[in-house]
Amino acid sequence: MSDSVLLRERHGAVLCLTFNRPEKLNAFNDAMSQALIDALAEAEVDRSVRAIVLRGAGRGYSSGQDLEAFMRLRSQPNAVSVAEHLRRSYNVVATKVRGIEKPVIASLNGIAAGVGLSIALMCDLRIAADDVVLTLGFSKIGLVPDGGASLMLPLLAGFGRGLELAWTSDRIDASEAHRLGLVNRVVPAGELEVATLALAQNLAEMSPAAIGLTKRAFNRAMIPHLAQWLENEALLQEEAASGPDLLEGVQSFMHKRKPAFAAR
Ligand code: LHQ
Repeated sequence: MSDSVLLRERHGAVLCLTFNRPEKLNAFNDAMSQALIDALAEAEVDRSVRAIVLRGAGRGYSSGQDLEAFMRLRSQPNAVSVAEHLRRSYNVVATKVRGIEKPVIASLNGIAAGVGLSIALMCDLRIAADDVVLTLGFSKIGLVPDGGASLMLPLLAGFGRGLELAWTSDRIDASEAHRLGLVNRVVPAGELEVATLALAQNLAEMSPAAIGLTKRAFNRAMIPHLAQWLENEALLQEEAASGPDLLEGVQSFMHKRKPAFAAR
């Protein structure tokens, strides 16, 4: 699988994985999800990697699923279901990010949307540039949050605020994201790379056993049913995508107009 959509860079014990489709704001196509899955799998067993950073090339972190690519695939006769698409891509990413017993840090610049934001929320820590904008975006295209967002949003921001963000897809800025607990730290945009590496390097120098077992403890305490939850999201997304709203939502996005959803 080509790695050009995902750049790998080592800074000592820190592995930086950079989403690299900047012309699409690093929207995920199948090649990028698979490259991420492969890179995480390798990093998990590579003892020399002691912290992992996920970040985006260009003016954003990620805009989520590549909607054009998704609709193209969906129109093919042998297209997999939406649930199967999630099982093969984002659910594997989410499971890996939580399962790797090393720090996984999302370094957020510009924009994080859709499942790009979900993956960031799945990470252990998030550090954001002060000009970042976060938006879930799913509701605008008739979908439900996936990639683990329906679990991590209420966990990080609380039930009411999480549900509000999921329903409205409001764009929130860095200080609001920080206030809500969605990001750990906010730094000036020009310092994001240096600050992210400093945080990752600091964690990489700590006891790998203490770091890894602490992550296991937090996973067991707060998200013991991750696999079941991700499958639940896949089934709900399948149901959401079976109606007319996904098509209307995506078309409205592509034509840069407001969606007009019919009564259910
Ligand atoms: C894009 C995208 C994109 C393609 C920007 N795709 N081109 C799960 C299961 C099943 C189905 C689908 O998905 C999922 C998981 C998901 O992630 S669903 C949610 C998918 N993501 C979204 O709905 C977000 C869509 N994008 C946006 O709302 C905006 O582009 C954001 C808020 C990310 C950024 O807004 P702006 O800064 O104003 O940039 P822009 O909209 O002008 O985008 C720049 C270009 O990137 C533009 O292309 P163009 O040729 O006009 O320059 C966009 O069409 C393209 N792009 N996101 N997800």
